[in-house]
Amino acid sequence: MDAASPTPPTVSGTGTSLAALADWVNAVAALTRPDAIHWCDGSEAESAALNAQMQADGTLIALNPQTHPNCWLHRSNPQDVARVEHLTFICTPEREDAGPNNHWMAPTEAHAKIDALFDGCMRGRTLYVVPYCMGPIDSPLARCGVEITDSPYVVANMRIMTRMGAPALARIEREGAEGAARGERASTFVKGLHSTGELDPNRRFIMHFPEELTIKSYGSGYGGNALLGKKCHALRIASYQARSEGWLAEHMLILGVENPQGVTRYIAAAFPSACGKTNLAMLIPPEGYRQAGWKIWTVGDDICWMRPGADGQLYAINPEAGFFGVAPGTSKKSNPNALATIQSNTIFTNVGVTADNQPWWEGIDNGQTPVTDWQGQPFDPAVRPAAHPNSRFTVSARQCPSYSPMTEDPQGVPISAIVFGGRRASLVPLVFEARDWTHGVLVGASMGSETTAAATGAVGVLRRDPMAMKPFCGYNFADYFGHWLSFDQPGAKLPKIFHVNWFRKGSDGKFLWPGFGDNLRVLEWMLARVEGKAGAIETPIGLLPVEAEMDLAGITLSEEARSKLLGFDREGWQAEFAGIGEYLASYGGRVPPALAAEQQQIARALEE
Ligand code: SAT
Ligand code: MN
Repeated sequence: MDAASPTPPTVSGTGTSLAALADWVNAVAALTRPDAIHWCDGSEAESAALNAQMQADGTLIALNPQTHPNCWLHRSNPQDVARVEHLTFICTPEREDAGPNNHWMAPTEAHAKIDALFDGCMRGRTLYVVPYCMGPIDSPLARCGVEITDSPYVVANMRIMTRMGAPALARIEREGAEGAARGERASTFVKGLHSTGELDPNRRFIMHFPEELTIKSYGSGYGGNALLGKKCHALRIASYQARSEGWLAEHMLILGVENPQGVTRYIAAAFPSACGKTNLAMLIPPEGYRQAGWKIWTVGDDICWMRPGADGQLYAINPEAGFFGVAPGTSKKSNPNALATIQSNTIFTNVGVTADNQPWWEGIDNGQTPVTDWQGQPFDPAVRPAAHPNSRFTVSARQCPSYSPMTEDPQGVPISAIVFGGRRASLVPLVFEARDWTHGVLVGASMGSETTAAATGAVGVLRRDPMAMKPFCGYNFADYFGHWLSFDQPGAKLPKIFHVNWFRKGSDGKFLWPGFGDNLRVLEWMLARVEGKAGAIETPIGLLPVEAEMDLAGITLSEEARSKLLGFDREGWQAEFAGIGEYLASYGGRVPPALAAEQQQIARALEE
């Protein structure tokens, strides 16, 4: 063959009957020039073969098979350890539609820029076609996508994090055929194109084209940059889709609280990355609560898709099938369920290892010591921590002891309460309730949190992070707030909205609230409010608990803790509301008038 007609790639796997999918794969192959194309079916045999290949080339390192059967360590490039918000773009035709909350690039420019990087980038590599479904495979709330990637590590993670393979492809083909029969030209699945490229931070972009249901990600193999079903699809693209289709795609955990009478109510809670969503979703009740018969059921730990049902309630599914959780700080004390979940069949990324090859991270608190750090060097605490602060575990949700069977319900679970929360060392009390939906939307829209290691950049800086969606909303926040407000319609039975802060500190710099299992005390109060069984103290910022109506038995709180956790600091909130007003104003004329009016009304009440 001459140079002008290169050898076509070898093809293995299922292939597809859907022309739109076949055409796209062919077009991507023509651009990226892989040596081989493999259509993933998600089978055990396929997974074993990929795994053997990754062991052979060092992508995966076997951990101790006695203590951690079928567990693997992956070390990422040290320059590629977290999401990169400054390289993440929303590419809508109009800049204003992406909003000041996003980095924007015009679609034509973005395609040209990133396609230039993709050109020929898979030479010598295999192109994997990964069909996946976000949500139970038979759920009307679920949505499908196909990720094309040249990273077998991404394939292995997608197999855990999503319903990946043959059943997803079957749904994609069925929906595609139905769409074609209706004469629709646009494809129904989300197209995600990913290459690890050279892992060069200067040749890295994560680009979203919401109107084209398309994602293009180049130059990173890590987490939300590369597992495109997660933040790119299930939040950025889905939030955009949800707006036009009348639902919500949110950065929320979903948990069920079963009371001693055997009634389970579901709560969705939004916290920024690395603020304890996984811990809350897997909470083990304090001793007294356990004996009384309380139980927590885990539906999801990161993403929640919600839609009003025929009865007016919001119904939620977890679009994911696994946990991509932060390892550091995970211990028998902080999250025994997570620790039990990750004893087998888990991929650990960027953790340290002990002499007998067990995974190790700061805060695991199991009496063991690391010998090797996340970069594969002898551990020296003076050089770097053993585990990277954003090191992760990838594991199937089904392994979690508190896994809720309702997770598989195609109709989703009814949501009784929505919780917003951030890391706030000062001012913000332990819990308060919004007076109504509009106030609740303002509470979510004005959330602030101190930054964490989940994204590159400074850690511990306070930033506004509305609904914990700052890095994940695929369109203008002002329009997003309007979309939230639009759910308040006649006939709607909306959940109550609360705000929590587990991270308030005392004058000694220590946390005032014990956190972890004791957070159930706060959830119990919320559900008592939902059931109309608890009173509240009205303040301009919302409804605060009556101390005597919260179960604080078994924990000791200092005078300072009580007053700061359950009190209300009028002067501090005056300044906070001035800041919230400025923040809303930064979105200009697109801010919904009802939201601005709510802010002004509270600001006035604080002055009285
Ligand atoms: O890396 S991810 O974006 O998937 C994790 C997170 O930031 O929550
Ligand atoms: Mn997250």
